[in-house]
Amino acid sequence: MKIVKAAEFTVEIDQRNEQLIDLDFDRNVLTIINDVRMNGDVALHMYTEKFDGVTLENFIVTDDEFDEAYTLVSETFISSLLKAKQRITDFHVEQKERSWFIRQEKGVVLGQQVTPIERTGIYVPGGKAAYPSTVLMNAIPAKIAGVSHIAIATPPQPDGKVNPHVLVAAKETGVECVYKVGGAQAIAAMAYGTETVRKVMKITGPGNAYVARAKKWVFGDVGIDMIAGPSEICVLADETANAAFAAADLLSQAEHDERAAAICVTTSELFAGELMTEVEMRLSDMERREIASRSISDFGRIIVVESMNEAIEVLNKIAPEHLQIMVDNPMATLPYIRNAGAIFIGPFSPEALGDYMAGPNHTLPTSGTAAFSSALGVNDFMKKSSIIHYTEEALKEVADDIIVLAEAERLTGHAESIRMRKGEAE
Ligand code: HSO
Ligand code: ZN
Repeated sequence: MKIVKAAEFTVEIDQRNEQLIDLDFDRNVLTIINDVRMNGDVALHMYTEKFDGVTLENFIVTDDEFDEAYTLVSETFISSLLKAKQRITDFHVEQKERSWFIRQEKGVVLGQQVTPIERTGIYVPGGKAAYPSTVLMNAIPAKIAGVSHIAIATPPQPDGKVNPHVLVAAKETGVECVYKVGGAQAIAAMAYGTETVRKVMKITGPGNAYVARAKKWVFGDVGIDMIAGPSEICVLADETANAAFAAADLLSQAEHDERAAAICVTTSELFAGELMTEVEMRLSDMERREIASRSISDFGRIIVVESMNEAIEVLNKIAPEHLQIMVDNPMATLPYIRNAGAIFIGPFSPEALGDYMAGPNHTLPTSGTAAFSSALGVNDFMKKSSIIHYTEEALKEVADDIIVLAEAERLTGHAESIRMRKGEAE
């Protein structure tokens, strides 16, 4: 973990999204997408054999496989999962936007009618990153929004099965169908449909570089949630912070990915030293120390600043996915934080709490995108139709203005449609 000054670090931040598009990589992703569009299930079988090393008869998880999954997970897992489901539900229910209507003079009614997206697909990564918590964080808001068909696509394990924890989470959250398909081919299949995979209108969920790129390419034909990068955690600490807590929290995210970023911004040089020692000490005991130590040595930073103002300036520039505030009066800093996916306040709000149990979504903007986007939520699974009702009297009042604007745009057909209502059409 490097200790750096703010000025040095902001240069790094400015450079973080500078890499140019890799055309060869894009070509590979597009080849897969086109192949799935043209050849459907045949292409899915081919890529599943090639990338996952398994030959599947059927991509759809059967009822027997769901039943088997329940025998493979512990009762305590199910009970903790249900507790998390309840808390995540309680939080997300509050987000749901309702339709609204207003009346104006002369009988005008305007409004916004909110309706759910009909079918959505969740991508769930395979291997060690097959997180049942991510199933909850995607399926629960979709359910609350009223999505009627939620599907999951996830790569099969080498034995041709799906992680049983993921299957149980899917069943418990009302996911209708789980496809054993991963990678860019899964994104293409959900975006365009195949003989087996039903086309959806929106795809959400994290994934590897292929999945992320494929999501970007299918965007426009379907909706997507965001392009998720490696996990990030930022801890804001002063001299009162607990270095052991901060170190444990930084490492909790470093263990996600070699490219995860664990950063501390502190006003105290003394704290920086203590934190450094704690991180090194805890790192060696971690089960996932190989991943975590790569992340810490490549992307771990402790930034020592002169004042709390400077600290906040740096944080807003980073726009971290997760921000933990561990300072004397954390609530007082809150109004100054403009860019962060989720803000965890005080020493007893570690990020892992938010990953699983607190209630807010753990699908958050990464790589600085918190400067313009937000956590996944119920509204990502809904759309809004504007409602416009004018009476003859109300239209007459604005008719001439519309005609002026339409003629300025040389759209005389528009003007004519208004004139007709005025009774002036020829
Ligand atoms: N921290 C991750 C989400 C997660 N953590 C899932 C544990 N499981 C998102 O940045
Ligand atoms: Zn996490």
